[in-house]
Amino acid sequence: NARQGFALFFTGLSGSGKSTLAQAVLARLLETASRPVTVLDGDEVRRHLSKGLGFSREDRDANITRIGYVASEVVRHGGIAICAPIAPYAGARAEARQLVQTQGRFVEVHVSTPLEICEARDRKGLYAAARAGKIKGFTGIDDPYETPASPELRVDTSQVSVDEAAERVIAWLRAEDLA
Ligand code: GGZ
Repeated sequence: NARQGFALFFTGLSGSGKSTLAQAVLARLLETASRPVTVLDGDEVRRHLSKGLGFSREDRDANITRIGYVASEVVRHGGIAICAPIAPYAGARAEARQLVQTQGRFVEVHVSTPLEICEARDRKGLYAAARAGKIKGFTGIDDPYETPASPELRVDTSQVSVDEAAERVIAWLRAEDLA
């Protein structure tokens, strides 16, 4: 029901559009704000909650475990937690899902923008640095991204605009009576 809390968990490559989409969905949810909404964005999480963690598998998994825990607390109090980490490992995503689902709904959105597009965008120059070997273990280049097998939703920001993608997320939530 509309009072139930939920986590909206965006996962995808660097540059896939997760943060932009998270902000667009946030803006729409705030228009009809019947519940508190918290965004746990990748950048901000790594500056605070996950300060000191790197990008080894162990550290990435710890990062997702922490995000999942905070999301589960938000959901426990009936809120909406919007998360937007890369979350490259299926196991860590499943663990976050399990934890959140003890409190409410977990909505996994695979932002499936292809690597070629993310790399061509290269907004922060990180792909170029990874190709040049200046960054080691960069997701999609020399580190894995395990494609979600059965996300609730898949959106590709090279096929639809951010606004259209956000509308699709909202439409899905409405159909599930979550928004
Ligand atoms: C992937 C990295 C890396 C490596 C730094 N691999 O485009 P961005 O800059 O803002 O998004 C990326 C962000 C990924 O952090 P997450 O916390 O989302 O990752 S995870 O879920 O795997 O824990 C990128 C930057 O950090 N970045 N080094 N090696 N992305």
